[in-house]
Amino acid sequence: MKVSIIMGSVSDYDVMSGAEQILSAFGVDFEKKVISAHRTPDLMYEYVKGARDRGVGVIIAGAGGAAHLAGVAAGLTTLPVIAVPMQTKSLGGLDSLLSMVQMPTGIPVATVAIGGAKNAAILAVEILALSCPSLTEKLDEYRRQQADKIINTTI
Ligand code: RP5
Repeated sequence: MKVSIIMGSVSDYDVMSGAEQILSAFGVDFEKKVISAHRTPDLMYEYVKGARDRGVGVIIAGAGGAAHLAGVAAGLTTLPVIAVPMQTKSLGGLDSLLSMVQMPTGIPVATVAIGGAKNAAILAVEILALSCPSLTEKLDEYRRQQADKIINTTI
């Protein structure tokens, strides 16, 4: 199974490329696309409705401001959707965070921190690892390396 990385604008790509880096490091296949819930609603519907048939197992959606991308995606599919709120100039990303996190009961979205594209990708790998033991081994190794960095740090 692969991961879908979608974002509301190409201006989100600097942050969302962090998800791409993590998935590449874990050897997880992904597709990426700019789709706007507001500017391209028809494309949004078509893309998300076809995701499962394309082999997508998890959707990561990054957007800013009136950030409805993840919520609309979640309404269109029962694939797990992870939201990445973008930092914004006017409201610092709190607008994005609140737009994404307050989903109605029955349509869940897992929202990570503002700008947390890398964590979104790690969470996606953890979901895929449920049916892929080799990914669990890679996640364990990633955690070990992370811990070793701290253990071996001298100041
Ligand atoms: C959102 O509006 C996008 O996700 C982006 O974070 C923000 C600004 O988009 P642009 O005006 O840069 O295209 O839909």
